Amino acid sequence: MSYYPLNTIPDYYLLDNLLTDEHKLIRQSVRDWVESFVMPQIDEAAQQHKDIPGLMKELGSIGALGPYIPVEYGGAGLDQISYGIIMQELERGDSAVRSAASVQSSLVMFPIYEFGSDEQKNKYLPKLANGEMIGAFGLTEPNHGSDPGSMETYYKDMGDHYLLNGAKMWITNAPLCDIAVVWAKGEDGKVRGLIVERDFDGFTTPETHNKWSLRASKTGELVFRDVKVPKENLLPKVEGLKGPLSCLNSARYGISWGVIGAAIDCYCTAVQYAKERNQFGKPIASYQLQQKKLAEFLTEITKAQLLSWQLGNLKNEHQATPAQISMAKRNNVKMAIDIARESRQILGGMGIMGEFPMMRHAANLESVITYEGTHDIHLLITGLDITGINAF
Ligand code: TGC
Ligand code: FAD
Repeated sequence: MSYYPLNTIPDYYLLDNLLTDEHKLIRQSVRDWVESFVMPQIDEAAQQHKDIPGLMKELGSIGALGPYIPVEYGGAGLDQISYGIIMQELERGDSAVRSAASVQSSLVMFPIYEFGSDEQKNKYLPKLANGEMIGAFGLTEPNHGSDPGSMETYYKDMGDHYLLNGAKMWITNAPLCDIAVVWAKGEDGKVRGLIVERDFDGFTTPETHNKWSLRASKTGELVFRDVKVPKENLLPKVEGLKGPLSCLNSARYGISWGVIGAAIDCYCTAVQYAKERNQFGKPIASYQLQQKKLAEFLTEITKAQLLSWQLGNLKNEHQATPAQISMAKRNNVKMAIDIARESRQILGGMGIMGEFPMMRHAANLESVITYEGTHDIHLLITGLDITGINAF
């Protein structure tokens, strides 16, 4: 259960007036699920550095996996605003929960839907949508993070199959995955996507231990040693770096909404605490310094809500540019991490405790500000868009 009444979740600029009844229904049902399933166990999962058992099937049961994938493939056929709202509600619970849904939806289902063959879509999408199958996305490598175009993982055409070699690092859900969408270079140097299944010989997924961030999410490596990949597992409809980067557009958009949820959880907790906690004979909410913090939090959350909402409209109309998505991802993650850090101070010593969510969100957001393109890389993408000059 959240520490604050749910009717204190802010909608300062009456964005609800712009949502459909369906959007509000979706938000309510995901919010209810987060309250009943995530909130009671998230602190322990994060403290113990263990994933939430059965999370992916639960996410499937509430329609949070591939919400915008058509119904014929097991998705919910919803619009982009619905996808954003779902991400926001999940991340109010925890970034690990949103991460699980983002990776499965935007980084695994999206490329299979967008770039896959009919056979691949029919084979994988329904099971990914209901959470029976867990997917991972392998782009980052030990030597190439911000610069995925320099990747070393490669495959060779062996006539009746491809032979895949290399390694991916920092991969969400690697230790749990049934399949991985892996981006690798062919002999022509062009990047292609391959679907690698858990039981392919030579494929291993060692876990990355001792993270201080996203502790309720499993992270690991994808290691390929002479892995034989059937030819029908190559994604046929895309070639080049634009393949993985298109997936990132979808995931980064979702993150721009998701982190608003984390910020809301911190803001609402801080407001409630500031009203209840007395010092010098008065609630700390009565002091101007605390009010300044709260007022700034609400202003920043409201600005972020407007940014993501309009970006969602642009996405619905297929007009959102990668640079617009970078701006929203960068701005909103920074907004959320700042609110998590500052709101923790409002709780004084209690702010470091697991009963309250700030430390967990702040620590999680250190990953979120790094993955899907770092804060600085997104700034450089905006700089390139403004000037036409590549400063990478
Ligand atoms: P560049 O030469 O600019 O572009 C190469 C080709 O890609 C096209 N392109 C895009 N296409 C679609 N969407 C985008 N956002 C695109 N950005 C570029 C571009 O038009 C070009 O196409 P073509 O046809 O001319 O070949 O590429 P570059 O090598 O200079 O790199 C540019 C840069 C920095 C933008 C890019 O590589 C980048 O975004 N780096 C950050 C890496 C990153 O975000 N990695 C994320 C890994 S996945 C992850 O973190 C998952 S966490 C999940 C979770 O748990 O929630
Ligand atoms: P680097 O690229 O080495 O960057 C280090 C620093 O240098 C950063 O501050 C960066 O901004 C800066 N820098 C780099 N280039 C420039 C430049 N040209 N100019 C100025 N500064 C620059 N990846 C996946 O493929 N799949 C996943 O599922 C996935 N999940 C993740 C989960 C977690 C918990 C984490 C932490 C990461 C995950 N990642 C995943 C990887 C993530 O996308 C990368 O960590 C990220 O892209 C940054 O790469 P890097 O860590 O190699 O940092």
